[in-house]
Parts: sequence; structure tokens; C-alpha cells
Amino acid sequence: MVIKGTRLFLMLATLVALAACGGAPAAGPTSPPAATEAPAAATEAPAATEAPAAATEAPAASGDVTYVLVPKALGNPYFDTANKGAQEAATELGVKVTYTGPATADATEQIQLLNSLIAQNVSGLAISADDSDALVPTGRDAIESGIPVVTWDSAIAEGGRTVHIVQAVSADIAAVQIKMASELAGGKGKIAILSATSTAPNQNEWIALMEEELKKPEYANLELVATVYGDDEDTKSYTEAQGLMKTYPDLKVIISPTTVGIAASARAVQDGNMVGKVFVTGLGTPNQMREYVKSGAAPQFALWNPSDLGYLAIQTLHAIASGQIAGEPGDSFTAGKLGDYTIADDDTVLLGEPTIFNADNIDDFDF
Ligand code: RAM
Repeated sequence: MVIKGTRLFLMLATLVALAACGGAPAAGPTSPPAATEAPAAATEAPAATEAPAAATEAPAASGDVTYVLVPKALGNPYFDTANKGAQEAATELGVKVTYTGPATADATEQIQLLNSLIAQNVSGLAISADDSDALVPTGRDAIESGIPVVTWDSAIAEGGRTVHIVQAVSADIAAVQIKMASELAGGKGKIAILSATSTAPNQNEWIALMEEELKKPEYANLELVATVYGDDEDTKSYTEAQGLMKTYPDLKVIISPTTVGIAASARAVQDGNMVGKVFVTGLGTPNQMREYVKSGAAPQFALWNPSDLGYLAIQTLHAIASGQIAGEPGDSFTAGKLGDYTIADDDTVLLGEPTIFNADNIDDFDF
């Protein structure tokens, strides 16, 4: 949380941080936004070292264009990987992409940051939203100011975005997690969900769809006993996982549809000597989960490629911001190495299908 008196400092620090990763806005006001709009996470900002230098050296094919990739929160390897893909797209397109977000996955902090970026008149925003509805007015403000808004990973509701990039079909993401959980539970027993924040648009959609999936006859013997929230913070997620195992001594599976929660849960299972009794599955990154796949704490989990997601978000944003497409349903564009995409009727663009990771393939991936 930001202490009021520090806001001006944080705001200035953010501007410096943005500039440090090649992110000074190209056009628009250079005067700083009002202090109340200062982002809370300024001091944690941009992974400047991860941005390829070529992003600033590439030919300025589109002039001085600066897009901003905004994750739910900084310090999450999933979002850092998305930024790698975003920087790759920036290099190819000859634009700048800066990476900045709130310190925690908090919608109020994210709105403050976005207000600041809108005031700086950046060329486009690519956002993973901390709250679907709360961000609509902010997204609308951006669009009305001529700043296209592409959401990716976690959507702002329609009206507050131009287009949303969907990582995989949501029902498939839910179904694969229940299938993996059922396999690990041997088809019967208690299962629990350990999610991110209680407002996370993507996790909440997947949880609702998992509850639907559990109504299928083949899952009649699985009992969902609890859904808890680790807020995409490692320590809180770890403590919540411990709490689940204590409250439900015969718990079979923890499903964690978040890369932070799944790694923390697997660690809690391992530290608590519960490997083989409680299994963890859900959505994780191979590099964070490799150890737990091999120990048996989390034998299988799923994910899409976050780098491709960040790459597609920037390619889509550029297609709209440069006027190649209006960003309307039916519009088609080419997203560099990923090929051709068309915006669907519900303002979405679909990346592809999730991959299941297990002992057989985990070493083939490095992200
Ligand atoms: C976390 C975040 C992100 C989600 C992944 C699976 O990193 O909550 O939004 O898509 O998990």
C-alpha cells in the first residue's frame, strides 16, 4: 500500500524507470500527471535488463511509438516471460514496449498506474487486468483519448477494452485441470482450489467453469471442498496450502490455476512430507514446476506459452494503433511469426491450446 506522502516520489521514480527501459512516451504531455494518479509500484518497475537492446535500435518504422505492457503485478516469472515475447515483437515492429505494473495484484494500484500512463499519452496499452469491471472506466478513458487497449491473459470487460487476447479456450483450460485432478485423485476424493486474488477475472472464469465441469458423471466422486485465495503472493499461497492440508487431512488434490499458487502449493506439499498423499496440479510454468514434477508433488500441470501471449498482445496492439485494422470483429491481421489471426465476434483473439507438462516433456521447455 502506498503511504500518501510518498506518492510524488513514487510517481517521479516511475517516470525515471519508464525512461530507463526505453519507455519515455513518444508524444503527448511531458508534464507529470497529478500526484494522486501516481502508480503504487514505481520502485519495482521495469525489467530493463530483460528488454533486448534491439528494441531501441530497430528501425523506427512506425516513428516514435511506445506501447506499455502492464501485468497484474511485477515480480511474477509468468509475466516476465510474457514481456520477453512482447520485446521480441517490439524489435520486429520497430517500436518501443515498456513493462511496468503494480507491486501487488491490486486493481486500485493498477488503475492509478493506468491513469498515469493515459496522462502521458502512450501509444497503446496491453493490460492483464486485476479486475474485470473496476477497470472499465479507465479502459474507456484510454480509448476515448485515442489510446487503444488490448487486454491479454486477464480481461477488462467489454466497453473497457478494444480487444482481448485469450490464451486458450476458457472451457478447455477448466476441463484440462479437472481431468488432471481426477487422474491424480484416482477418480475419487476431496479436492480444493487455491486461486490468485478473489477479483482475478481469468481465475474466476476458470473456477466457475471447473465447477460446471465437475457436474459431469465421470467426476461424480470428486468433492470440491474449498476454494481459497493466495492473492498471487508466494507466502500467502504457501500458508493457504498448508491450511487446506490441515483442515482436510484426507485432501487428495490441490488445483491451483495460477503460476504463483501452484508453485507455492507444491512446495508446501513437499515441505510437509505429503508427497504421494496430496497432489498439486493446475497452471504453472515449467521452470518453476520442474522440481515438483520430478519429486512427485505435482506430477502434471498445464499452461500456454506466456511469451507467445505477450508477443501476440503487442502484434495485435500495433495492428490497431498503426491503423492497419480498426480492431473490430472480423478484422484479420498477421501477427509476425505466429501467423494470421481474426478478431472474433466477442472482441477476442485466440492464441491457441494449452500444453500439459509432465515428467516426459518438462525438460523440453525453458520458461
Ligand atoms: C498467474 C497469473 C496469471 C495467470 C497465470 C496462470 O501468473 O494469475 O494471470 O494467467 O497465473
